[in-house]
Amino acid sequence: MSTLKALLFDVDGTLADTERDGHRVAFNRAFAETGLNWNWGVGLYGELLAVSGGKERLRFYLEKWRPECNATTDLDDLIIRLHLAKTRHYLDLASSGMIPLRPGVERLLREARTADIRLAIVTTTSPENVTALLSATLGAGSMDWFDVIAAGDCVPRKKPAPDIYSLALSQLGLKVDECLALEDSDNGLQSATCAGIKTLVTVNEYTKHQNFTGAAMVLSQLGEPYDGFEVLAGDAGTATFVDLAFLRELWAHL
Ligand code: XBP
Ligand code: MG
Repeated sequence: MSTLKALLFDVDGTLADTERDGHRVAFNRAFAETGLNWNWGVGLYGELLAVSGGKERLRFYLEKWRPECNATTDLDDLIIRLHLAKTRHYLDLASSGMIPLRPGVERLLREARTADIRLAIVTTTSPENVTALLSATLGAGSMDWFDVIAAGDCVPRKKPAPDIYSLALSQLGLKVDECLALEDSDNGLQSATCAGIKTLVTVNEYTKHQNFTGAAMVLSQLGEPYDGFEVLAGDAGTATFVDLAFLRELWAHL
């Protein structure tokens, strides 16, 4: 009889709402620094989030919204330079502490550690971005909370491909039915479930209208005792926030 041994956490949109006020702002600062009069507004960025990965998102933008660049510019070089600048700006924003963790995230991480549930990070963004966010929100030593940090370009195909979750599983040395993933987006859900991992989704403003077919449950957030979640799909019984008992119960009935 297997037991729940690990929680695999997505970062952007799950641990923190990093997209609108973090990554998007960093992209715009990179454009300005490069002398490009481009601006990704909150709405446009929502469309661009259909593509996982900052470099991939830049290419999607250039091909769909800036076709004139195709003929005149070395796109690969432009994308690399812009993404390096963007990452520098994102690191400033994340390190400043202006991007808080979502409700319930810190409490659940601490509870899981106390209960010897192993923790992993499974994200499309770069390892340095993860370090900046977690160090600013949970403290310098918090990277050690995670047995595995699978991030960025360490796999050939990004979410929704299962590669990054399959890598995390093999690095954890665990079976799919010993894990539960926590995600925020349809790309993330597909990536985890295609790797065979049951997945709880907590939506955000950018993802709440996405298709979460195949999710174990869909909630508005993990929540807190004083700030409960809204159930968008699934049966949470009388629970109002996500704790380890809730996850064990959910996992046991999957
Ligand atoms: C979401 C992503 C990331 C970020 C940007 O990651 O698609 O690419 O939007 O980060 P997650 P980079 O899997 O954590 O939801 O520019 O570093 O790619
Ligand atoms: Mg995400």
